[in-house]
Amino acid sequence: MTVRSEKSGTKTAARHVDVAVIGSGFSGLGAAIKLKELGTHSYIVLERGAEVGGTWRDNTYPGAACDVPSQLYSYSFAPGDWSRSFSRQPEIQAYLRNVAQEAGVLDNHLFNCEVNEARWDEAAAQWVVETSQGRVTARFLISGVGALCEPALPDIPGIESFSGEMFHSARWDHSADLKGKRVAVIGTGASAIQIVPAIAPDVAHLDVYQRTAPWVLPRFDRPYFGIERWALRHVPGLQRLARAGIYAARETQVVGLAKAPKLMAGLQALAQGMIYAQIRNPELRAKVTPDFRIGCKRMLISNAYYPALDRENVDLVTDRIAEVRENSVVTADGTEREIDALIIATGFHVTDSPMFAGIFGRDGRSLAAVFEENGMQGYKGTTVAGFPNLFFLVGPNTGLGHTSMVFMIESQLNYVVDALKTIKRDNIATFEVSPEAQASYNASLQEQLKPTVWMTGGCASWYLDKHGNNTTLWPGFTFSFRSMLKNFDAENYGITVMADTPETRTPAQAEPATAATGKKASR
Ligand code: N01
Repeated sequence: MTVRSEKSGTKTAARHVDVAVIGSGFSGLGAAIKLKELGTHSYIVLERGAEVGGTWRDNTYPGAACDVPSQLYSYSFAPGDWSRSFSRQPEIQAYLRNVAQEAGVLDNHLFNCEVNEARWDEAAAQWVVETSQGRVTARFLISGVGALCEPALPDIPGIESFSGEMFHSARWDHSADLKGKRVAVIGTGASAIQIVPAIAPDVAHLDVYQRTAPWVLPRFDRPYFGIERWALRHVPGLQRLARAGIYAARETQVVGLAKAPKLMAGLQALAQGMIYAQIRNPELRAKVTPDFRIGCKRMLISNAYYPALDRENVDLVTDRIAEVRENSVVTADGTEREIDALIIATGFHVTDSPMFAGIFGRDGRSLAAVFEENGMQGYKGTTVAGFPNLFFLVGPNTGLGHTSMVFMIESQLNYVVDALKTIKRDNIATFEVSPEAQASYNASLQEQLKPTVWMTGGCASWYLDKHGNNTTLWPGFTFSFRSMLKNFDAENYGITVMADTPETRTPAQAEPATAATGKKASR
């Protein structure tokens, strides 16, 4: 391990590194690989789980699979050997494990290491990270915690009194045997529509509690033929071509989603057709038909969800849940349905992640406090004013409704790499995006978001925060995001340089520097 250990002055031995990365899902692991490629030996990845994988390690529910084809939902630098077009969770998890091993970054991981707090120390110009395994100090902090890591539990009266098996979709209890049991699933999002068909044939009865009907499209999933899989691995350029084709096809959806929502009509007709083709019961058809434009909430893909709802042993309940009792769920109309197990598939804390409460910036305020005031705003999805030397992977407005998040993560990693090169070249001690640059970036983003289907489609979704702003999604083509993050734009940052650097090399319009190890940059 290349991590240095030194006495911190307190009872705990502190490690000091150049770069600390929080989390080892697609983003944190990608960061570790890029740091290694860059020749940064002094870095550490703080991972609360026992292995890499992030959301793909945690979501082990029956039927868990990706809704983006793996040829695209994989690192460009590690294309993978996939067995089918849309990979299932175990294959994606094995891929990530394998990539980490081959890249040789596991020695720089601290597993089972929960980050409790990260605080910017202005005097020392470094991050002080308190973890379950002691203190880590780092010049630079990369957050790779992702948006889908903290399960959101519904605030339903009496839910704590339920005496049967109860767990969130992202914390599946594999010791619970659902065979022959009466089960309820709360939620009809991307996770639930995979769980429902996977468990419906085995349970005695299944109640699916739907608050809002989602639009569901066909899933064009199939195993690769032997020769096809061989060719993808061995014919030069073929896998890249497949990836490019999938990328281009998916990117065409941006026109409808973000520019001209009326163009979504064709996809909506396809989804409507699915309902008619797969459900016989007219009452059920009406219940599953959404009342908003397709794309406004995440479009789901499944060939098995509607047939599962149409089964004799499955009921779709659309009345509001009023209460959960010891052995039952009671809806607002007074109906009580007895159950043995309750599966909570109600999604994640995306715009209000608890992680935000534990990261404290230059003025001592947490990300949560700053986001509470202004909404979840950042600069180019990757840095945040008031939080020096912090890179935020899968940060504000980097989410997507149509294609691979790995493409966005790699775009952000390009920016991080270019920033770190600039930092080394110019002997930079601290960087912090200027509030003006961030404000104007966000004003432009919100302007671009106005005509999109996410704002005009007539739905409520987790894409929007409590101020009604969309702070989660990128509003355009992903190649624009890639090009925006190609180079680190130091001119939009306040910068201090290392104390022994000649003043003449300084680039930025910084706030007065107070860092002991840095000095004020001047133009
Ligand atoms: O969560 P969700 P998810 N009472 O937030 C309902 C990714 N993902 O875990 O629509 C009753 O989408 C809520 O209802 P409503 C993907 O990015 C990817 O399914 O808010 N119901 C909704 O139906 C996805 O978007 C993959 O009215 C309540 C559901 O719970 C993200 O993860 C697979 C409720 C939550 O849906 C999250 O998906 C899985 C309450 N109090 C996930 N609160 C693939 O790649 C919420 N709901 C395939």
